[in-house]
Amino acid sequence: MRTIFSPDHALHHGRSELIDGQLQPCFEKPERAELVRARVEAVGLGPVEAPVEFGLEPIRRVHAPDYVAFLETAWDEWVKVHGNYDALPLVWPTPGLRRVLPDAIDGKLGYYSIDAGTPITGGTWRAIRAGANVALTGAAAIARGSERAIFSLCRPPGHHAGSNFFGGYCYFNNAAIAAQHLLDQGANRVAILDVDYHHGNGTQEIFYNRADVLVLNIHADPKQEYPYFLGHADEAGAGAGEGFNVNYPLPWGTAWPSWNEALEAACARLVAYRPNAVVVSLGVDTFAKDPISHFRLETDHFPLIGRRIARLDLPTHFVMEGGYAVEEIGVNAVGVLEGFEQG
Ligand code: Q9C
Ligand code: ZN
Repeated sequence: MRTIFSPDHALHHGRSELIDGQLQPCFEKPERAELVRARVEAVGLGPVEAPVEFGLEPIRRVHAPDYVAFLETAWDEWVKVHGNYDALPLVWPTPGLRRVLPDAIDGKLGYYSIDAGTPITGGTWRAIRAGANVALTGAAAIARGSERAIFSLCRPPGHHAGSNFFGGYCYFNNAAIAAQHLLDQGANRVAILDVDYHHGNGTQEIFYNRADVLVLNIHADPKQEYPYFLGHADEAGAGAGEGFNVNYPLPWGTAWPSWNEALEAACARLVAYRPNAVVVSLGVDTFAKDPISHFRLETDHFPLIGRRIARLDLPTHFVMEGGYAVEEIGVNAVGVLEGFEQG
């Protein structure tokens, strides 16, 4: 399996996120992608290749042009006012306030975000552009039909980012951009299987009214876990998209047997949809030792996920999402890919 990777991910290295009432060092750090890449090389998964430049157009197929423009200039606007320190939002236009775009950067940050855990830094724009190119390069290879599977080693992750907001360590929704690119290159139907611990609220929002992308999410119940305000079992899609969004919320403490049951149910839905390809939002924060998560998957379970996905017998695009147990992130993420190759 080929891996697409850009060292430019490291240009994004936030200092701190607001978590548990404190500013703490970011869990989403450059080391994550470097350790996954090191593991890809250590096990000889296949070649590691640089992405191709796709420009902004395929990103704007998923994200609102004003949101993309905001991300491009946010850091410069922030530095002018506050100086060279990470930008974090702190006020949001909740219902009862008006969604009128402020001129002030502090206002814009709240307008385009959902939380205070997702800093914008001096290198964020270049890193997220590289991440989108990594996803698009993978999607283009799948679209060409030359590969059975490909791994887009994206960082920062993407599945919490929606059409016009960032959050949950995510800015561009790499998996959504990849799925849209497959459609734009001729696919009729694409499935997104999101196995990250957290609900992929951004991916769900982007495709909620559409029948051409089936979005399947296995995640911690939003009644207990971030992102708290989306990811319930009754969210089935709307309008033309009704029936094409499926959520599998699971309680804190979920271990392999129940998690695997949800995977089986999701796979059954996926097969019935008869997609041309599947995009896997590959988070490994379901791991028992993940520092911000509360599921109980063990290292041995990750290859089983890959093996099950291989049995779908579809062109498969793995896109990296979360996973914060840095020491084990390489073994766990690449474990899924090795399981796929053996399946
Ligand atoms: N007390 C991804 O895995 N903060 N994002 C959680 C918990 C947000 C994770 C705070 C976690 C986002 C891609
Ligand atoms: Zn996650």
